[in-house]
Amino acid sequence: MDEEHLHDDLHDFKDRNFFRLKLRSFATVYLLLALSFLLIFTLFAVSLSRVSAISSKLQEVPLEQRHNISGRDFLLFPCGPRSREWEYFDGKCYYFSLTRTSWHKAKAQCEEMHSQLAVINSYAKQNFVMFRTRNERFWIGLTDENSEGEWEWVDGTDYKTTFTFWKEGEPNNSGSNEDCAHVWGSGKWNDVYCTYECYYICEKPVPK
Ligand code: MFU
Ligand code: CA
Repeated sequence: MDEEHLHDDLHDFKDRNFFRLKLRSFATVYLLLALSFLLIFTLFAVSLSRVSAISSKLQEVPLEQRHNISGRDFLLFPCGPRSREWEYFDGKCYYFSLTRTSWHKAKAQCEEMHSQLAVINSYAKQNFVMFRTRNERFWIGLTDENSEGEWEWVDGTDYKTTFTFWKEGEPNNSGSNEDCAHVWGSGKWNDVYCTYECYYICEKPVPK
């Protein structure tokens, strides 16, 4: 009888010990899990904040530099190495259109590109324009549609006191309907009706 009792006691003791051990190991596993979760979460939060810091810093860098464009490229292409359709001449940038359109649409298209129809105010500029236009016809920023015979440059340059390069016999206001000027064959200027469709030259300051 006594021996049986002792046996039961021993059994009870073993059982309790077993559960205590099991509980302790469970607790350790949960603790480790919690710690790794915390670690992962912290690392994630830290990298996320680093990424957002870097990306906001990147926004401050100009687009040209983001694409790894050097200062030397800007010396070669002052109008922007990424917009080579704009050509540099004597402190300004010029665009020679690839499509033909009316004078008013040409004017609007230059304005959409933050520029104006070209104003040819010197023989140097005329020479640059002629070199690029060869014998094609290109609109320039000169019109007398406000008042017949009173030519006006789109940028307000005074016509009467500035360089001109009309072809012999021009402007002739042929058909009493020629109020817009373009460079003609040989690069000299001609007045023609404004709905005539030809290429055009835009001009803008060098971008900052
Ligand atoms: C007419 C005009 C032109 C130019 C030429 C000499 O073309 O339309 O603008 O003046 O005469 C035939
Ligand atoms: Ca004419």
